[in-house]
Amino acid sequence: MKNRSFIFIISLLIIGVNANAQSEKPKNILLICIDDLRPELASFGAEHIHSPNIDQLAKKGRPFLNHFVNAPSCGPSRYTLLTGTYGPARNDALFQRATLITKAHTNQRPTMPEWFKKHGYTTVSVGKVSHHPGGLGGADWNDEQVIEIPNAWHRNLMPVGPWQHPRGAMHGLANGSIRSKEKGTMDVYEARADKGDTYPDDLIIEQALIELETLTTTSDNPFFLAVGIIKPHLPFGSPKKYLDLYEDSVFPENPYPNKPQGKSTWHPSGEMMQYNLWEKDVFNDTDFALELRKYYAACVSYADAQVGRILKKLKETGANKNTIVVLWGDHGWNLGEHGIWGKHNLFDVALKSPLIIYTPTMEQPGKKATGIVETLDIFPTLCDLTGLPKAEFSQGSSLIAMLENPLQSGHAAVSYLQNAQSIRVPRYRLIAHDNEYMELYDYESDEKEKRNIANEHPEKIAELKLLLRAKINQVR
Ligand SMILES: [Ca+2]
Repeated sequence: MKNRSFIFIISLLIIGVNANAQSEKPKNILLICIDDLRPELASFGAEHIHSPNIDQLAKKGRPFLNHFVNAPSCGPSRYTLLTGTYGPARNDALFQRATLITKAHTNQRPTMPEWFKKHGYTTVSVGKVSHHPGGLGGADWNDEQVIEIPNAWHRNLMPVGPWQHPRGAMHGLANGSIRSKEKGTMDVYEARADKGDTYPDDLIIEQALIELETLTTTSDNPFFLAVGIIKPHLPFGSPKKYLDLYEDSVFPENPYPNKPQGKSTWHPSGEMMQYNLWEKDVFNDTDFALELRKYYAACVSYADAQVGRILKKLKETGANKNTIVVLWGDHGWNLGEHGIWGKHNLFDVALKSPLIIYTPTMEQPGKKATGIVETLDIFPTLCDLTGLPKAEFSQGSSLIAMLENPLQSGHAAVSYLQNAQSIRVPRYRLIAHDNEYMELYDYESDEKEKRNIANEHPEKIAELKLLLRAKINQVR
């Protein structure tokens, strides 16, 4: 009898320990990166956009309405996300290509995925997460000797199907159509009605679903799964049913239709000019501009549908109960604002992108945070949410307080291009060009980014310049 009681007590203890271990199982991370996605989503206030799946995530999580990227280009922006730093050269030559991740990498400064890998996570990348889809360099971005982020991923996957290689998929249209190097040979947009058509993201998501199944059934390790969706990056191609959503939609007026006067980070939209525009003048033909905006919106809805597929699968596996979900756009995109069709500039429209963070224990779900935050904040936030030690070298600030209370204030955000750096605070943006030319915009004035007011506010310039330098120079 005595023995039986003893066994009973021991059993209870074991069950208790197991239950405790279960509840303390580290949380998984699902990071969804979307290429060239403006924060024009219904849940971010753009009601003409059809984005039901992302909106659903926003409703359950915390949408950050004032998230700014640190660089308005794919590679550098992803560099800051994945390393948690502004870049190895802080003062003058901040502009970094993603391939420099390799050069900057040291054992003392692991990248975010490597940090999680070192702490027991299985890390997997599918699609466009670092600069090239699949994370490799070489002529067609499939050279396994040229790894963009060494030691980061257990598996780094990019299915290419009929597009032959990651470079083909990156700029692909339906069914294996690849952009040639000859300018103007690929249409800038496409919407096909054939049911059997496939686009590169279809394959990326199919691979991601397989990975979710594998990660949740074959191992007890927590996972860090990053999935990179290519649309709405140029060319604007998606199945026609997504374009049909916008047939009768009314799009808001362009608040900045003109090229800025004076020096700025304006550029002549070279990336767009690579495509066939049927000799139309995108800067002056308002009908064509509206068409382009609709095809871009169609790609957003198509990308949104891919997000829906991933989240549905996450729920089916049951892992949704223990998985943090981050949805991140790598930068915004000017659809004609400031006379630009593209990114690569330091106006708000190129720097603001969607950020949503969801945790299974979310407080005040769906409440929008309006404080300013930046991409660098994601790494320390994920360390806090998973209980991992914080990487001492990461330069961002944890958003844990804003996740608990959306009314918490944010902090200044720094962004940079090759020859200019910028800082955004709630009321102003300062853009400091390397030759000391300054732009200053006041978002509480009616003009906002219509007029550079730098000459009128030397004291504000001095104050923001100091703040910019202090933020960039911080070394941990
Ligand atoms: Ca991009």
